[in-house]
Amino acid sequence: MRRKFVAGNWKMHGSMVENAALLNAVIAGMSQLNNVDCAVCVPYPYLAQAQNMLTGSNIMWGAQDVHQLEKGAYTGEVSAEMLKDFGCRYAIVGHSERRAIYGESNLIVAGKFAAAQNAKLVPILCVGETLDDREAGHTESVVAAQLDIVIEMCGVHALRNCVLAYEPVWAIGTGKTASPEQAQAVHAFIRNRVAGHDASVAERLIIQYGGSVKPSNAVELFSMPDIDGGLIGGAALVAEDFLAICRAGN
Ligand code: G2H
Repeated sequence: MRRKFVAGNWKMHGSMVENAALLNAVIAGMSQLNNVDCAVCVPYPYLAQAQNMLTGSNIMWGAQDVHQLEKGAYTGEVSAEMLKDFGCRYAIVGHSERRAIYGESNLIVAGKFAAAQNAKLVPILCVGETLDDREAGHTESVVAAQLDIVIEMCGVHALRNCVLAYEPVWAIGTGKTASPEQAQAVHAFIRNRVAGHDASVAERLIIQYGGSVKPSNAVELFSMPDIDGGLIGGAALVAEDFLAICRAGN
């Protein structure tokens, strides 16, 4: 049985004061939950705060991106080893906002995935189609291309130490959630595609759903057989909502 994994993606939100209140509430609430894994992916400047506050709790932390190279003249970028210095366990790679706004290609995202794993971080690889893709019937081919390049570059066994997040772009921050059945269909497609390479890797692979997950839809989404938790944006900024979603996975 796969444990559910709920991760917050704070995006570009927070302050020292707001984060302290949010994390204290999440630490207190999560101390009651033993059957769900939980993490928060915070903006880079707050990694030290996350490390200070979360060490010793049952909440892990990570970053929202990572550079694909080890070091060098890349002004503004952050390497995987730097994230390790702050005790990160996770790095999100390939979030649709990175792909769409910053032009990250499937190849760049695969490089980021590899860089994270080389530093012993667990990449949370985001995949998902746009509304145009879905309406054109291209959901599966888009998601397959995003996944296949990682398997080609890193090998299917690399998927033993990663998390996948299926995030339909049309459901992100829009309030429109994919129905549990729509999400389940794509999760099953992803798991079957991985199983075509290695059945045991596929069976253990954690596949989160992301896109307007809220307390009101989390139970239903998480009850689907191939949905193993969620990557939570807006609702991760409100302690009681985030904890309610964690409880849905407990
Ligand atoms: C999707 C998700 C978190 P939200 O981006 O990665 O955000 O829950 O706000 O749709």
